[in-house]
Amino acid sequence: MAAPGENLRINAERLWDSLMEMAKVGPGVAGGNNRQTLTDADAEGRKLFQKWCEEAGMTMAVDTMGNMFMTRPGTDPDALPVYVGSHLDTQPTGGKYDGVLGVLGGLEVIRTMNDLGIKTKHPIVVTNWTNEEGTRFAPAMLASGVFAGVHTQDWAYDRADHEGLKFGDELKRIGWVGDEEVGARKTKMHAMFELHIEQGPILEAEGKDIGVVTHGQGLSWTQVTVTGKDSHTGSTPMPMRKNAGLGMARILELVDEIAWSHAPHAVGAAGHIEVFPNSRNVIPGKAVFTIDFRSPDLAVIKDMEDRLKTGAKKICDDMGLDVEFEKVGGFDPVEFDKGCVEAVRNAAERLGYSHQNIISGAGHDACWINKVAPTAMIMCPCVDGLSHNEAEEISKDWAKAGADVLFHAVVETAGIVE
Ligand code: HGY
Ligand code: MN
Ligand code: MN
Repeated sequence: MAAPGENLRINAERLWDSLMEMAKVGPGVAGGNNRQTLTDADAEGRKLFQKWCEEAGMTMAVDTMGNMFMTRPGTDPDALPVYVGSHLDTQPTGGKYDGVLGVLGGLEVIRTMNDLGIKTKHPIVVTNWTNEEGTRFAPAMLASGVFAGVHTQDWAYDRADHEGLKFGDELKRIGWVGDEEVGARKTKMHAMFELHIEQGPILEAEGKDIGVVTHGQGLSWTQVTVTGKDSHTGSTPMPMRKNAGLGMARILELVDEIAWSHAPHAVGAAGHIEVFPNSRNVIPGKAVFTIDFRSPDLAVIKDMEDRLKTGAKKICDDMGLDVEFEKVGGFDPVEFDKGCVEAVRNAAERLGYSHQNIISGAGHDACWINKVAPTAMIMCPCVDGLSHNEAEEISKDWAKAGADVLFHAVVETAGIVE
């Protein structure tokens, strides 16, 4: 397909203004965002995105998981659409760019096409995937997972948050249950591209503008429940204690050891940690926490999961504690579509941006969509590799480079019509 001329670029100021405008929706307490999925802030962000897309001449479809599909028609009504998107939901202490750059970068592609009067053979669909973060309702990438057929919608609707509110009820409450059956369009996708900040330190350290994402590492989330006995922190003799908090601490040490044993690529930690009753003068009778293991190598992930179970069981047996495990999320390492990856690399070359291959450390909706359509990702650096932190930052130049490459890869794949 004909590619756009190398001098064709997106409007970086307009993209930046839209990023800053969206950042005002669901503000955090330290300059970032708290726009968690299916909250009123999420609903407000969706409305703003819908308004901008309709102003750019796109029409909206929404599926039963709240996934938003904003379409710009192509010249050939039978041609399958090229998708471009990411997610608008954020962590509770999230940054302004994680996910949002990919959604608004997609909108900027359309806005630039409108400016330049570009027509493409294939339609282009800008997408916002519901609940990518998995922080309020586990697991991560929930709605793109249902779309790709990895989870059932009933299971997803039944996922509960910390207060016991259900995903399906909250989606209905904010008024974003669409009428399109989720996944109905998954067999009718020409390709998908996702622009995302790296969320790690490699591109900045290497001085590269663009990450050509060839693979995504796999992820495993195991929720561990350790049960001991609530008792008085003052009057209970040490030998009589069944301290679930101490059991958790020893298991977290084990998790660190397991991840280091597979250095340099494997990682492991617990981000979700709860002790009960969480009272200053009660020995915790229960601890519930989620172990997040990741590696590009599936065998390593399996080894880490197995060693967690045997090691945690031994720790708890020795301490007279009970322990249960529940797999609450995960996906195998991903290899992205070679043709789409090539389109990304060629675009970076054509535009003169420095670039390198990279494996995504974080999970993304593209990891699931890659199961149903040719998919690739583009990454830009972020300051100090920091993400999932309100201080997450990128430069305007990095945003511009990423969106320029996205524009060229998407428009070339959709086929310019002279
Ligand atoms: O957990 C992840 O990798 C993604 O940020 N949801
Ligand atoms: Mn993300
Ligand atoms: Mn994230």
